Amino acid sequence: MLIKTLLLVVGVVALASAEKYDGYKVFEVTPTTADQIEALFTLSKDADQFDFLSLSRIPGESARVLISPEIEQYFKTILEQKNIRYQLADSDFGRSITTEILENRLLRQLKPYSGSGRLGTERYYSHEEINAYLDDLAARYPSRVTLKVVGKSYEGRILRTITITNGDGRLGKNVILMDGAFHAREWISPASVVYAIGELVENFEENAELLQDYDWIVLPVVNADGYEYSQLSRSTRLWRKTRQPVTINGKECYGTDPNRNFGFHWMGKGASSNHCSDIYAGPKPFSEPEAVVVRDLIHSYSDRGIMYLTVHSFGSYVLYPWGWTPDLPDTVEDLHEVGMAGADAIKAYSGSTYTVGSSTQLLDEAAGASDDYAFQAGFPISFTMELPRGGLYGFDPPASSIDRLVKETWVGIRAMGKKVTEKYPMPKAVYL
Ligand code: 0X9
Ligand code: ZN
Repeated sequence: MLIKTLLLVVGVVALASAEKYDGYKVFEVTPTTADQIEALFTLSKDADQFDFLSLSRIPGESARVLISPEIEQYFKTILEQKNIRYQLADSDFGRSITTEILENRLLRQLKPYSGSGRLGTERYYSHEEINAYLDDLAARYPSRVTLKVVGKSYEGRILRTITITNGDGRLGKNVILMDGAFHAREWISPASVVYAIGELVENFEENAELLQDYDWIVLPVVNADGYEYSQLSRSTRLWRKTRQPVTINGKECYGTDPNRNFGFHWMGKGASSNHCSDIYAGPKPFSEPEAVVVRDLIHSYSDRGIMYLTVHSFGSYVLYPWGWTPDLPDTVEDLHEVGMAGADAIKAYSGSTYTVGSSTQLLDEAAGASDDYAFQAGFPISFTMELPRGGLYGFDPPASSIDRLVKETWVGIRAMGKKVTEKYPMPKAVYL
């Protein structure tokens, strides 16, 4: 009896301490033929089982996938049947991700943001810290910086834009609209957007030409709830969506993919109606307050807006419309030219290779995203920039590589900004 009770206690304790991702492995797969790519895309449709990331249509490009112990054998059998090259990238994903979370927490304690001065690049910052930095910039550069509350997240976090000008007071300049952290786990996105803000404001002299005839409006953290949630623990580190719960047929699941929630070809290809899926498009278009905020920004600047740039990770791409159809827009050459300016500048700076092309043609359809929405709303240049992969899973560049990545990303953003100011030098009204 005593032994039985003891066993029961041990079992309960073991269960309680069994955490998400125990026994999970990360595999790297490299399809080289169209048939192999198709096979992986078919598996990736079953996103709950096969968590593929940044699977591309380019032969020879490798992708990582997180595999639970339950399906490991089945997965390997398929790969072997199809002759797909694979290797183990991480044999204990649970342990590795715990280490990363602890590192992040430790660095936060060791290097708190004092609330004044430029945010460093040695660690990832919280939404609150990023907001404190915006306040600090507004206080230190009142003639060139204005902050505006543009809405609230589902959980009530304040979303604010920073408008950066050269302080000459001229109204009606063209606009570059930029945002970060649509997807919670893509931490290098807000880090890069915050660095870009720092360059435009604090390194103004060097970047003055970018602000001569253009204002930059930036929302660094779109999905603030998700971003915070992804920093909580190992089991939430890979969170992608917003945090508004949805109940269907008595089953509750959290969050909608804000980048499937836009009301343009909403719930088209590459979006899911399963509310537990990572690419759930939401119960209706613009069900998410965070998507509403970006939509309203797009509309309020569409008469001056030339470039919309949304920063994601990962895969090293500059993606342009369309993302809902393989068809290309009539102005594809303009889009390609500006995108290549970014890719070429990055290549020259660090040697990193970015691929430039249409979202659908390079990845696959993913309808209801903000880039397509901004493009159809009148931004002639609209990009999703997918930053390079890093860390185990691609979304988790270690803190030690933030500095290198954000600087490289800035080189690309600056080059695209410059190309846009050269290509569209007159006030937008003249082009209409
Ligand atoms: O799927 C997405 O939302 C983006 N990729 S990510 O890995 N960061 O999630 C790509 C969006 C590209 N744009 C469109 N499909 N419209
Ligand atoms: Zn993303």
